[in-house]
Amino acid sequence: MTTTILFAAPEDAWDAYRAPLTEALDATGIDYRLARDIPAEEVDYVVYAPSSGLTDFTPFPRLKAVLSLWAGVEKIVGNPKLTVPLARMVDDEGLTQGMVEYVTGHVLRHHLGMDAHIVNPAHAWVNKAPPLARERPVTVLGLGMLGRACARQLAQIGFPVTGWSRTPREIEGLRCLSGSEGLSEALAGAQIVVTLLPFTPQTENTLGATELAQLAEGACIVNPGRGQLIDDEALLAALDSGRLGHATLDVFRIEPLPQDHPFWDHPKVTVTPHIAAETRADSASRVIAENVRRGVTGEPLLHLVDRDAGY
Ligand code: NDP
Ligand code: OXD
Repeated sequence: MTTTILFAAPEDAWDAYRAPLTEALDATGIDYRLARDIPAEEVDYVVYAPSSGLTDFTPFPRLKAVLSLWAGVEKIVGNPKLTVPLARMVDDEGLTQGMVEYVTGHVLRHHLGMDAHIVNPAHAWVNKAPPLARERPVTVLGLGMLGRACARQLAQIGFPVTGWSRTPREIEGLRCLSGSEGLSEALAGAQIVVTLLPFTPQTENTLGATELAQLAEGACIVNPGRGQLIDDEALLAALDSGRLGHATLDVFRIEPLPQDHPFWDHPKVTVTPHIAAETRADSASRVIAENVRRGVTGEPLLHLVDRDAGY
């Protein structure tokens, strides 16, 4: 029987995914039909992006699973109209590599104090060298697929890296802490903090005024996780008071970031427009195709979301 796959994502995503996804599905050898318009009663799998606007999965009686093109699933995980398994995007070749490059670049920018040399209208000759990486404690909040890869790369460069997760983890080369009791220890004295947590009811405002006050004086934040992880007002207050040095923010409570948001013009905030790690169509298509193949052959799906944990 033909397996039907509905591609529920905007047109530009279809343009990008149509050829690589077809190629990846062909390579699995399964009999399938892939399209953007399939009668609901015939759909077996939905390839899903939140921007599709699809929220009601009840008209799909044959639906076996929803396969998210996004890693973060906060917009769909609690959906009561979705009762089949939900898999999220985990793609080492594309998404993870992109995040490692983004995080490493922005951490090194802050570590090396690059800004002072890139824009120096006073032609100031301040020849104070930055410390070595080994003298700069970095904390990564979230030790999942992305946080772990970034933390490992930063440790490889030489930073003493502390990672923080919900459940206890042991990862070679990192100091791993967990749970609410581990958070203060993870933040205490950190000079650069990278936030790679999912947005769940438990992670909202993980960095509020109290937590920001635990960081080293002049610490920098790099947030490619979700905007809700940080209390915006507390962040602005800490930047304005000089307590924090800089925040590089890729994700926001409202996206696109409203034109009049104070982050745009703040001298200590760098706004990047949710580009830290894009899903890459070629490698992500292979991840989707492998999960469809698994579904068809009755093997367990990869990257299933824990609906109770919310990520
Ligand atoms: P994972 O699900 O693999 O990892 C999540 C990590 O967060 C885990 O280590 C988990 O702990 C930890 N965590 C979850 N809840 C808590 C909590 N309450 N307290 C402490 N730790 C917690 O996610 P990924 O690494 O794949 O992705 C992380 C996030 O990155 C995504 O959810 C998304 O929001 C964001 N993202 C942003 C992109 C961008 O371009 N800006 C691109 C892709 C993703 P444990 O290990 O115990 O499970
Ligand atoms: C994702 C993202 O979750 O792009 O994949 O933020």
